Amino acid sequence: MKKLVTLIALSLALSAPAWAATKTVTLFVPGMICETCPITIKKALNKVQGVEKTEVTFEKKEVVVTFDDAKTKVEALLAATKNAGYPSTVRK
Ligand SMILES: [Cu+2]
Repeated sequence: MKKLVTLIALSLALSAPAWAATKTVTLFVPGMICETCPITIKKALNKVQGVEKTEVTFEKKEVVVTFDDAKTKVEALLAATKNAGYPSTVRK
């Protein structure tokens, strides 16, 4: 019985709530001027709870962020890059 309860608890913990949606946003980071900038930006974004993936394209000064919108929102991502010294805007 105890095993079953543990199993149920585990499967609940692993499955995301129904209202959570994975979203992707492209941020434009004009302050990205050398090849180490993306590392700092990536680190800052990955610290934000709910961020699942960050992909930096240095040539375009862009960061594509995949995040769980139940845990974070775009404003928090913008704040994270800004706090790391790289103000960013949402690229449409
Ligand atoms: Cu740099």
